[in-house]
Amino acid sequence: MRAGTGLPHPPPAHETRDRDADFFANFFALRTPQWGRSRDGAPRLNLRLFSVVSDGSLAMARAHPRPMNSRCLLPFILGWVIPPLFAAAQAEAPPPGLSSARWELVFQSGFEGDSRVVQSDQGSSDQLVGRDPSLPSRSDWVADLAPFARTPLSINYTGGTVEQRFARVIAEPGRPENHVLQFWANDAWAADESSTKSRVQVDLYKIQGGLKEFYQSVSVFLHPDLAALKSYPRRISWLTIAEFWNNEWWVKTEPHGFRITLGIGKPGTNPQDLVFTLNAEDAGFKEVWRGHNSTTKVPIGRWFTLECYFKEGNADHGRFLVALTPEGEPRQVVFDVTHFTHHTRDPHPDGMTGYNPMKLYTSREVVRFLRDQNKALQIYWDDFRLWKAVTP
Ligand SMILES: [Ca+2]
Ligand SMILES: [Ca+2]
Repeated sequence: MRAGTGLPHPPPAHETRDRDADFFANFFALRTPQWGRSRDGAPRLNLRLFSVVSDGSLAMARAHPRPMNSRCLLPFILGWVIPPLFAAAQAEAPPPGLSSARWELVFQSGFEGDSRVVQSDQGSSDQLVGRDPSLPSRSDWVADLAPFARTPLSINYTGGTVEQRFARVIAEPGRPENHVLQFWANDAWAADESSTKSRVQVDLYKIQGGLKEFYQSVSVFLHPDLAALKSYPRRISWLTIAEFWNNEWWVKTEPHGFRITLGIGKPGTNPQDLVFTLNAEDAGFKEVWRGHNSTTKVPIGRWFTLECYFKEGNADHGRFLVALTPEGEPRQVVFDVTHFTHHTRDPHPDGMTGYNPMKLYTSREVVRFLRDQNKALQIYWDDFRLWKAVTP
């Protein structure tokens, strides 16, 4: 039946039944476009389209929503009838220019359906559960990630109370038909390393086999409260929004700890725009490299797509890329670093087995500066997607 779809490169015969199910779910999703509204309230058509990856596997992509009018109606019909014409639909799959040409979609969620955060009794970490039915496959936080990571994905606070911090799935303010993951914190608490800090983060640990190369895309909305940080009276050296551990330096069985930290910073003491920060450290906070970008403005109060690409390697072959696409604007590469992406003396790099794909982590001084103005640290996340490179 695959041949009847007219799609090139059918999946190899050894593909699992799950892959077959994905195939047909994708096929029918293609033919059920849904009207919705964009974040600015304009009507839009939500399409979910195929990407046929070079190894013949299928990846999902949601077409960039655009208001429909008569000028784009004909191209739409042609594209719907002849799906391969929708080459642009691959835009949200890993873009060209990355080392791997073969990708497998690991997981995706737009936080719809029964996607939700379940509070644990102890309160130091919660669970993210549920399935996003607006996506045809690999969108159940528990069932679809179980084969990928040996421990369930969780939301970790390392302390604090629900009055001080929380993560929850909410209706997007101003666009209630859409749901997003909200991180919120307005205080600091006694956390790890005997210090008082503020933290809300997704823990994706014990990844099976280790990721030698992967690509993540997520929509991000930095709450307007964060604009107050432009007037913070000191430098901001760490306000982390994602962190990548290769290896986790608090785990005794993982020597040669190493991390790459993506964050937001303020380089000086005077009022000024915030900047993106990126650095890599061997365990013990020994900096190995630092990304440099003084031109990209951090969008606050508007949605942007954030892409991260990781390839394990040494100073010549390791690579870490960060790209930013504010809604309605062109894609900007913020950092594209070729350098170590594992510990500088790790004799047997084995891929990344744990990271924080979404994170909100800073000092008590920064969070209390906001609290004193009746503001809070807040980030909304949406449309999370993770691909891994398929090795021969
Ligand atoms: Ca959503
Ligand atoms: Ca490793």
